[in-house]
Amino acid sequence: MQQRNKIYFVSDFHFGLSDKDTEEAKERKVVAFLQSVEADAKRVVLLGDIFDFWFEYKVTVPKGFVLFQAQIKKMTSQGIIVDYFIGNHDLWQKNYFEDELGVVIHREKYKRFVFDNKTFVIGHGDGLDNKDIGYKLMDAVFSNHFFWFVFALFPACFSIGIARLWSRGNRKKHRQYDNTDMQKEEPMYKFCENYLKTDNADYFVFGHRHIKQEFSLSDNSKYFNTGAWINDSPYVVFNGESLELKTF
Ligand SMILES: [Mn+2]
Repeated sequence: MQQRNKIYFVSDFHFGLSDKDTEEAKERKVVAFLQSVEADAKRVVLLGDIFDFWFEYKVTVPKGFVLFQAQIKKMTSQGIIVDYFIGNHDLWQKNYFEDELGVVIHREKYKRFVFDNKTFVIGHGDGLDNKDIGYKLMDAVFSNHFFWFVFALFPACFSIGIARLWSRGNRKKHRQYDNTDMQKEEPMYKFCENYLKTDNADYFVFGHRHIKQEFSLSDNSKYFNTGAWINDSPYVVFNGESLELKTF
């Protein structure tokens, strides 16, 4: 058996974003990707916005994407660690992925890890721009447990309908921004630069931005963005020495 020594980072599938046929084809491709890394992955880090919207009740979860869920379960059963950083589109995760699929959920905006003697700072990538007051306000409301509780009192078709509308509105608002790579003016890049003023890190890996990015921050520090699986299928892989941005 091949040695399990690689770490894969992938994000922003936005399952449920488009029509059924498109989404089913995307799910099959995601599953094919996960199957292709199963033999050599020791860890798979899902960097958020896996679902375009997600609202979980105490006893039920949204329909669909069961092939993906089964593949995740298969991998965790084999001892592969699967991390899931919650994104701004799928933040209403309770304990389904942890309890049923064996995934490790992270709710922090970013977190520091050491893998094979390299330091990583990873997260979904939303909310790192301190100047975005509107975003911070909305994030505070949506992350609020009381609001979540109230929302859960309504029937699923209503709550999920609202979530879907919010998700689509949010995307329209961001379309222009989504397609413009601001290079070193990127808020996430600025976040990394600031972080390096007080601490060190070999690699920063984020999603959320929907643009594949790779920048050198200094001689020994790099920033990567995993992009999105919308007309593309990008991922980042760590081989124990270095990081590489690839396409499946
Ligand atoms: Mn996002």
